[in-house]
Amino acid sequence: MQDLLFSGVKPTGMPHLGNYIGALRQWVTLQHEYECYFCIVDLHAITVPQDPKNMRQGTLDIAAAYLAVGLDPKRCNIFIQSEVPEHTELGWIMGTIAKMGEMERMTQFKDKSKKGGRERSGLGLFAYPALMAADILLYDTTIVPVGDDQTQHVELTRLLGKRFNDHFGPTFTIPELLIQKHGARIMSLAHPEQKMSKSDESKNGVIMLDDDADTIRHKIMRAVTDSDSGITYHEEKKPAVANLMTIYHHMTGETLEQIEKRFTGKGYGDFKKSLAEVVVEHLAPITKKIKHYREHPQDLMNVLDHGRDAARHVAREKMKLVRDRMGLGRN
Ligand code: AQP
Repeated sequence: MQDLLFSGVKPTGMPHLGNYIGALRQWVTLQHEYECYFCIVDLHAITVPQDPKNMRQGTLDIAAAYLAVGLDPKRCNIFIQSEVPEHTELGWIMGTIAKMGEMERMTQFKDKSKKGGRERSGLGLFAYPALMAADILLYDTTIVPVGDDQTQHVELTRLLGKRFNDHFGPTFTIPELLIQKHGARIMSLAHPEQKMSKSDESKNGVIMLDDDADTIRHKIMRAVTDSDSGITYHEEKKPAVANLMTIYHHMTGETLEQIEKRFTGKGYGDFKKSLAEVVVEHLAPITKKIKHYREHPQDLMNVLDHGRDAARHVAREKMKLVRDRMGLGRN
């Protein structure tokens, strides 16, 4: 049986260079190796308040970006999480399998609830790892590509899947983690201590996949650098430049050593100018395709319809088994 891979992006805005380098670009390669389910995880997005209009637009933007970077709907299922209600149903069930102590140990909740405070954070934000477990287990996923921020959630998924199987009989495949290589985390250009994020308030820190060439140049030229000069890679001592060099590496394929050599004796200005051009060149075809899909939304609708039907077919069967195992409803 072919390995099955599941992953997703929240429709909280147009994906950015970090999403692209850390996730989307790798999926394009992975789609040739695995049967793939790429979800637009809107139910995860609403764990923090969202504007409904932006959500709809964000959902289509993610679909457009998926196709524009090269995901092939003939090779993978692209669908919207909320259009497959079995996710929600299994998410609830996973919430009954998980223990409070396990959920409380999730560091992402601790981080994300810091801003508004624990008391004011939504229950959904707390419970979302149970929904993520459901997303993964529903399809008998065998492989989940993860950055370091998601490792803990996939470990929890494994634990919940095993616990369910032990208690109710073999039902779920227990997935393995596919750990992404070093350097997959891209930081904000304006605040290199924070990851590049769709919801970053400082728009200059984030390169969106639909930014035009001049906007990209402007953002890169304004990027924060470190106090001492020189294009050398040092994550702790020169985090801002290390981040820019990492982006350069991912855009060109040049190693960090080759980049250091190329810019020996040159200043930040020269380096940034060159970086801006390689990013513009790399993203130009993607930006063009995103524009195309925005102008032809029917193409997106067809892909999403097909993905939803394929996902529901599998999810429905799995939920029949889950209900049966748990004694829910009638025969
Ligand atoms: N800065 C990043 N560098 C590398 N990879 C990243 N990813 C996100 N940011 C970076 C990876 O992109 C995938 C989808 O992420 P997501 O949109 O579902 O959630 P996120 O990680 O919370 O992304 P954002 O942009 O920060 O969204 P908001 O601002 O809405 O919270 C994941 O594989 C993630 O690792």
